[in-house]
Amino acid sequence: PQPTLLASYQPYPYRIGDVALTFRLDPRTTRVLSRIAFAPNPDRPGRHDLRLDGGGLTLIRAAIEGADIDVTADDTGLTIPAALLPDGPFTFEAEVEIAPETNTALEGLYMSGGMYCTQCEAEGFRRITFYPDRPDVMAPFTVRIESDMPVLLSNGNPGASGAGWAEWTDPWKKPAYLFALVAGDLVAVRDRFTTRSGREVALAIWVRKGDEGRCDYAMDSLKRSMSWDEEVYGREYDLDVFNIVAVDDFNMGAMENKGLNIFNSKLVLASPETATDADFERIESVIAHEYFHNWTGNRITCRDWFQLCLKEGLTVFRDQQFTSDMRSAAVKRIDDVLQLRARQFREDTGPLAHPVRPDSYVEINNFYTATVYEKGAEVIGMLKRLVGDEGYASALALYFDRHDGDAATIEDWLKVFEDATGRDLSQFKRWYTDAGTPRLHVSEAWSDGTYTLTFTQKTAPTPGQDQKPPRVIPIAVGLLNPNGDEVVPTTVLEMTETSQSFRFEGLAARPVPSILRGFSAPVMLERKTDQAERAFLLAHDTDPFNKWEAGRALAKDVLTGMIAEGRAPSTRLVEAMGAVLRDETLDPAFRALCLWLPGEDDLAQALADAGRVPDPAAIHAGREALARAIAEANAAALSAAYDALASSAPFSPDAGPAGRRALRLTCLAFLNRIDGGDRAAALFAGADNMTESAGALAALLDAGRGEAAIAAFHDRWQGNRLVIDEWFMLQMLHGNPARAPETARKLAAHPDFDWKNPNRFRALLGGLAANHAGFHDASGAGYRFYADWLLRLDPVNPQTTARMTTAFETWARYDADRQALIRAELERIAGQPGLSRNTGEMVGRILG
Ligand code: DPP
Ligand code: ZN
Repeated sequence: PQPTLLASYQPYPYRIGDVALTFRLDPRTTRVLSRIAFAPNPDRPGRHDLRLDGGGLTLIRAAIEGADIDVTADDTGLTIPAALLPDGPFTFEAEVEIAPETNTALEGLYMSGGMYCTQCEAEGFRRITFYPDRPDVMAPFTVRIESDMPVLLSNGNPGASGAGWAEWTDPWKKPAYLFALVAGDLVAVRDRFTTRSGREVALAIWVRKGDEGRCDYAMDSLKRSMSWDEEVYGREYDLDVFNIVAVDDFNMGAMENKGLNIFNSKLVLASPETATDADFERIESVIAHEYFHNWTGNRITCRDWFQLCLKEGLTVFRDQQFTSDMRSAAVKRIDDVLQLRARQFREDTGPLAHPVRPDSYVEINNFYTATVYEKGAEVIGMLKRLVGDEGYASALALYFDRHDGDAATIEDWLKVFEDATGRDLSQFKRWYTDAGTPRLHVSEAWSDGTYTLTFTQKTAPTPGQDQKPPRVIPIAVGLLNPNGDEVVPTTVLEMTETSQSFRFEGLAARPVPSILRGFSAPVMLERKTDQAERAFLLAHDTDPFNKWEAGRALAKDVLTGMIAEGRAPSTRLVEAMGAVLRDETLDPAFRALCLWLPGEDDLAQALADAGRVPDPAAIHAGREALARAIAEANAAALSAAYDALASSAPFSPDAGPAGRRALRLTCLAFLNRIDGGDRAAALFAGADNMTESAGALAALLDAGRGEAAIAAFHDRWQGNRLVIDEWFMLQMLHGNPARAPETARKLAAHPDFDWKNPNRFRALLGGLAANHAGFHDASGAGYRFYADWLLRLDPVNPQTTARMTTAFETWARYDADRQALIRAELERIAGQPGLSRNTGEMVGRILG
């Protein structure tokens, strides 16, 4: 298939005045009637055919200005020759038939658990009716739904309704990807919000009967998001209703459809008994994310899908700010960097590397990536650091003012920063156009009270981009004296050259530098240093991110030495971990993060970076050995902390109590290595919340005594899909990795393995891929099993299949035998007759 190119963008030749849709819902034969008012677009002068996108639609009738026309659709849409069109505005009507019940791809209109729902981003609307399915074509919609389902919802404000029908009007013009429709036997949990200018908004979360007791946290998160966006960004909500619907079958996390957000039920439903602290935090952030899209995405949308980061990078940045304000900013920053490194750096250093704003794609669904989302957010964080908080605030005010109602570009975005701050951002723009993670090498010099830091930046070539000119890198630096006191507070150095030096004068003694504070740029810092200095920064750095980072780097050094050179665990590290654990001045959540050892995939990357071939089994064994050494040396402190952190207070999902649970479970994970699982067994028996219950189950599996608990957990939670997902996932992630492929086979045969449900598929297969040593088992059994299932899912759900191919993106790190095994699986997938365009593109790129 031919790629779509950014450089080929042209405005659509027509504009749309309004759209009226009527749905006669039926599982097998839904009728969709459309009436669309077109007018020539003055930005594309001349006479043009009317090209409408459409896929999988049965055309019953088409008409121009009320008169039937004789046209035939092709595979991707419908062309009405210019000769059949009046010279000026005209109305196009169509009647099509679709079958939501057999739509397993979960794009367009489909059914989930007996209800009708939609997912239109990026290009799902074309599976509903013929339409210019591109984000720069915007229009107000009116929708009439005819169905015997009791609840009928669409975008905007409710209109008239009666038995078996309802009408909705969305006054805001929007692109088709924000269209949504829901029809089902649902119940609402309701609340209200008054905006600061006095608009009364009726809030509702719609769920299946029986789930209404698990919506409180989502509702509370929504109201906090609405207030926060008013206070921090001055953005108010703009409709009379805001509806959220939870659905069980969903390819992504959630979707920001105007006035009718549709969510994966995993990101709505939570109670202390069924959801972990991580689930609660994720619900809070995704509810906020989708709500924030109302301004950054809906009111201002993207001109084309190459600009996806315009809405996603900014909205992720905003949801990160929100979480920082609701919880701990330091902990949030560390969590985000952990995710960025695990997912985005991994992507950016492999065959799937692409710019934050790509310039070519075959299937846009393959570009909803960590690079577009998370690196897109990092780029905004750098911009904010460079222009300052006030510059950022005035640029954002200008952005909302200038572009409200527009389908905008990254050029528009950067221009508001230039106009608001007077800064030239032409070099900065490379962060959007150039792929790859820069390596930032640091060297230092000291003489006569002057300390000099010299930085050199280098970015390796990425697919299609050999040349990597230097980027603007904001480097936040602080200096400590040898006693551990800060002598130079955080200063932002602006690097613009390939190599550049910065001097600090008048210092009494050679300082210890704390570089890249707050992770001020998404780069890989390379600096020759020793364990003593890392331990010093872990003890003294005033920047919480770099304090954590020092411990992390120390643990990584020690682990790579243990794994690659057979060294003994370092006493310095083991003691430093004990000191962090006992330091009551530190937030428990922060201490938990410091104690958490780098993951196995992370260590594989660190070894590959150091020019070694990672051995997954040796990595697993090394990490286990270090954890055991830490546990043995700090047994008394861990045990005391574990007991002291127990709480008898009623469960609260807030950051404080969640942080104490996180630290307690971290202590448990260490103690579990020396107590044979006794504490885990006791916790499992007594836990009254899912955080501890799941933590205890994981520990029991790790201790090799999970069998009874696995059965008990299943019995208890049989009816709850989300908890059973967790049950599948925990078994894939914990226990002896050598048995993971076998466990996966066993679980795939379990009657609860409803593989067409994306959450369930991801729990088992995603769990396997996340079990580094198990997935990379030398036999190749993990690879084979995984590829078998991708091949099975592809014809059913290409979008989810394609995303999950990324498990193979790191193949080039491993030994020749593993490389050959992985390549064989990728080639087997690539050679499958009828393979989807989605999966075909991904596998082709991974193979290179
Ligand atoms: N636009 C959606 C989101 O990220 C895509 N799932 O919020
Ligand atoms: Zn988003």
